[in-house]
Amino acid sequence: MLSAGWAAAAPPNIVFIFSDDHAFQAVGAYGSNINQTPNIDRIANSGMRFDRCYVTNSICGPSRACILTGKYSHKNGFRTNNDRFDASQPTFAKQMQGAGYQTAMIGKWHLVSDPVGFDHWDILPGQGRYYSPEFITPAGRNVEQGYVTDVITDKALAWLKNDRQSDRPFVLMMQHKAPHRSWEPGPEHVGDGKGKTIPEPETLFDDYQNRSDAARTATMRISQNMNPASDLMVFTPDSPRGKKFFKLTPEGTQQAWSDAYSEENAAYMADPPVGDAKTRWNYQRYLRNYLACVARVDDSVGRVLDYLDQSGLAENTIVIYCSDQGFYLGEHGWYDKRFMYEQSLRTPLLVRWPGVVEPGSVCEQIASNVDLAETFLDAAGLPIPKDMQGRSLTPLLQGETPDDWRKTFYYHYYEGPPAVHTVEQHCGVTDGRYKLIHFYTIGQWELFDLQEDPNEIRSVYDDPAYAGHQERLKKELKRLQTELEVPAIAAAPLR
Ligand SMILES: [Ca+2]
Repeated sequence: MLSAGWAAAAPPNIVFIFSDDHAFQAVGAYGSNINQTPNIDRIANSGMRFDRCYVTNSICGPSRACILTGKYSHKNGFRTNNDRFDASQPTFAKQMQGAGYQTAMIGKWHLVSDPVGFDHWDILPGQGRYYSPEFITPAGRNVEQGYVTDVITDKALAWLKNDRQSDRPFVLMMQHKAPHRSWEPGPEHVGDGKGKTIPEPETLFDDYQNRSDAARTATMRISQNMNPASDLMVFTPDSPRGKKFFKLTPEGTQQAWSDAYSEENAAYMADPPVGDAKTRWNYQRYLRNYLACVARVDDSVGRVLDYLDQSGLAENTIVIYCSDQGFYLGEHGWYDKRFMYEQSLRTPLLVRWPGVVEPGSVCEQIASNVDLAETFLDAAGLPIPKDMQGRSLTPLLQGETPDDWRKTFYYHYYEGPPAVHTVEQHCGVTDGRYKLIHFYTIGQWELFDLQEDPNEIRSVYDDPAYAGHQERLKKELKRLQTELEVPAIAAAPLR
């Protein structure tokens, strides 16, 4: 076993920088061909990049509940975004606070009940707003001027500078709203990408054949399901949506917005594109706004890293960059997440830990958001409760893979139709090469061979050549459901 020698000397601080819906495809360190993220890449260059970090349930609230508890949705009770987090249950935050860590939660919370286990909390209500965001603190609600990514960064830096107690280690959870839908760029990035064409993914025009019905019936298509005004900023300043938008933005934004969009919008409104041209237009506008939101998150990471350097905190501070799940940036013709397909199953995870993690290292083992609570506790030298369902990443961070590290991973998505985007409930298992998915409410299965079919467009579930893999993975699915104590009700039709 590895000794937690780092904790015996001086327990490390943890800065957890969390974004919302930030796809690994839009991170420079993951080889993005659509944008650059120089500051997020600083964490990768001085730390470890996890290439198989899978989420247990690819949606906002459930990911946050999973991270707090180190448990799957069926154990922490937060299965869908309509649930309320039971704040009486154990979390890593409560345990670390109890052990003397100073704890702070700033930004998007999305768990309905108030945060518990944090010395300081200052959170967005629900999804929060991009401009002039409202925040909730123990003292009440207040509206902050400015752009949400900047406000969260300012609050986090202010806490580090003014409220941090130098005689206690700390854990700071800095949780961005961006780049969540509705993709409203900050003032400094309105207009980014003007005149540039963003490369299209291979499956932008997916026909949804050769799979279950689930991909075809999902309503998250760039071609059909985006609202031009609220999703793509196709409005005029004097339209209802325009008035609502500019009422919240600071002075000067309207001019920047007008320079960036008014000409294109006028052309769109005079002669709206149809068919493939519409898909392409929507894709370009969606990505342009999404990437502008990402760019501000990257700026924020730079500000935090600079402060850690300047203050001398960097040396004994673990810095983690992670998103609550992945996202479709046009793959399968989609935006949004939810499915067990790679783009939303995987999430970026970058960890810098001076003296422990080899700079520029890459880990291909299966990691997960269910491992983060365990990792925080282990790094702090604290015991990991036996009922947590993940595992500390510290051996992997030290470049060692335990013999019994997980070879397969269980996934379960619960927020089925009629919920937004009508993605059928499903569970599944993957070993990194093969993936079996059970859409249990419609009684259909899919099996993918990611080596032969990395885009996941051809299920081989009924292919006799894959019968052995089908049988093996079905057994593994059952084994994991037993091990994780997934209730029978969750594995049976829920509607
Ligand atoms: Ca999310």
